[in-house]
Amino acid sequence: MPGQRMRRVNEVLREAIADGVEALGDPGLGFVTVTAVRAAPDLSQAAVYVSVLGAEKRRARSLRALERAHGVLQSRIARELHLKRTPQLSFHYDETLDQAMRLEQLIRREHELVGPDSGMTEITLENDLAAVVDALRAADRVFIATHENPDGDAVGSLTAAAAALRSLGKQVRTYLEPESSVPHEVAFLDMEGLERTVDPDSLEGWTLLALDCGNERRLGAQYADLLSRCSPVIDVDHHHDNSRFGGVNLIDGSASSTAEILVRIFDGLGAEITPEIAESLYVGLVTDTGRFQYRTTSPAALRLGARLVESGVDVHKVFERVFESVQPGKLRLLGRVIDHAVPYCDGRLLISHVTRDDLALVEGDEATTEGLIDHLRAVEGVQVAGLIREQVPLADGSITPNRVSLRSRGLIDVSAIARLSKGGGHKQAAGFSHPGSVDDIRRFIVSEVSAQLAEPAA
Ligand SMILES: [Mn+2]
Repeated sequence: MPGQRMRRVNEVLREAIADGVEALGDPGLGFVTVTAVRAAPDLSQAAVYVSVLGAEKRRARSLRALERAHGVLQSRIARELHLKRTPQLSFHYDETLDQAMRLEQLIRREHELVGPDSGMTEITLENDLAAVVDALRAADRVFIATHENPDGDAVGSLTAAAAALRSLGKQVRTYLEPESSVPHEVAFLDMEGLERTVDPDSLEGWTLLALDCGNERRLGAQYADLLSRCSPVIDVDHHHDNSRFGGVNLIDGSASSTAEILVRIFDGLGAEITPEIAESLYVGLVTDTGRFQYRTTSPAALRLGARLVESGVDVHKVFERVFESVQPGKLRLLGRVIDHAVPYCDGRLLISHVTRDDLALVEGDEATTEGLIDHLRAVEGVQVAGLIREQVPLADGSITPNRVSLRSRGLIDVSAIARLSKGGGHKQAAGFSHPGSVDDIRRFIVSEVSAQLAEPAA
């Protein structure tokens, strides 16, 4: 909780920003109330929490109007409060006015987003790493879980952590929520004993290690059981918008993959990187960096690649297993995806979808769609690619919300779009669920991408 001085600073800032918002007189704003401000102690940034009267669409429009006005508001505050340093403002929708704890978490997250130049970030990360290492060292029994519809980093991190913690003499269980399947490409990793449903009572006395999960809901329908029964809850991830749902959190948005963060933990614990562990980590690294091609391919990621090869990874074997074992059904599904692809926004946005019939035709499931979207983003001129996966009806006849993946080349922040529909992810790769039809979702994506394209670059 902020101290007395920061509470006063926050309140003064809140009043000044509220006055500033009123003075803007922007009709796009709607009925905005500034509910709280949380400034960083050095005043380098401040998170502004607002509530907006009206539906989700109105909310999104208001937040965008505020983002647009941040420069005006910042100079107004500097002028009025005679500040030497004007905090960088970020606007957040305040879902529940009383979640003070969560606000604190958000502010810590803001800190971690400051970037690699910030000594503060490094200190925070070092402290968080030490806390995770301590928590795992103290744990005898660790329940490891990853996100629904897992990718290579999720599965690789899960199997690497299981092997490393077992090598330290700990009891380990691994879990993947039952609706998801493991993609064929990474199914060669050792997942023996992987649990698909869990008796909540069996979790007492177990530490939860959640890997690569941007928020708790990605653990699947039983997430509340996992979070309430396990103790402590450790959240290790590299999604910059991670909700920090753990009691102990290690979130490094600049890391290429969760695998990259895990190595720091293993080193802290003194776990040896065996060839088996190295292979799992390498699968996470090579898939999340797009075979060392995405923007996330930092010197650290490449150095880790070298270290893992030194530890015994057979690079060519992983290549053949992960990238050259495409199932014929997946190729046919790619054909359908290409057929359904429609360009919008002068070709800068390309959206396709996979129907239930498409999946039935190729005898595939959700996991069969993994990676298909990359073919859409690869098209010349495309800034954003979207792939909508139609979901199966539930037993009671209702239909689960359709799922959507978004990929960006970097100009458009797709995690901001995903968050409008309770999803999340990275700026260049994000996902969400949406209750609307495939056509509704196409319209939603087109409108949000158009809005971002229309905004002047920050
Ligand atoms: Mn990942």
